[in-house]
Amino acid sequence: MDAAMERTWLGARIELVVGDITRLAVDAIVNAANASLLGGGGVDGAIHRAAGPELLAECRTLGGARTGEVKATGGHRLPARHVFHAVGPVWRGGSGGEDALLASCYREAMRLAAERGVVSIAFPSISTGIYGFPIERAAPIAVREVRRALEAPTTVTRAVFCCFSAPDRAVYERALDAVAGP
Ligand code: AR6
Repeated sequence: MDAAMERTWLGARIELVVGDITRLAVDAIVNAANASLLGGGGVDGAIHRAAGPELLAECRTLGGARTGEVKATGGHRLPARHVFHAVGPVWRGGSGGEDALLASCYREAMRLAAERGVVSIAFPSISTGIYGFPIERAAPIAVREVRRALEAPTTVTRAVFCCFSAPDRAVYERALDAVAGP
């Protein structure tokens, strides 16, 4: 993780980093899962590899999830104590309710975080990899929902957007400047 790449917004309650979300020392990380909740590629694959087979065993008990829904498990071998598995929408051109379903992922993850007393939480850029949601459209939705949740009563004092590349980070930085202020 390149410290020079880190910046904060909203009185340091929102942080932007580039790196591997499985390495972050936060209470909870969010997974960009699919409806089976049984693993896959991308960040989902990385989280399952790092958490170990106990994560898959726990996921098998969850019975899957609908798009826009989020379900919680333990972090097992991860530094994080919780994993919130969010099922983002597959991009189908933007008129199939994708924006609202993506917003639901962030809102539900922040709701679960408050319910479980989570203080710090990190998000990957849900749906913008294999699921094809344009990141320029996804980032402002992510920032708006997390900002809204931080401005309501919550236990969360630190929300981290964990980008996987410098270009993705640049998109989030613009969205944060526009939506969350300095
Ligand atoms: N840390 C942080 N971000 C990551 C990491 C990582 N270790 N690895 C990838 N990313 P994706 P989706 C970024 O494809 O679009 C899976 O098969 C990646 O660069 O992981 O929601 C699931 O099982 C991108 O910015 O998730 C589903 O079937 C972001 O994470 C499907 O993919 C999300 O990309 C979900 O697709």
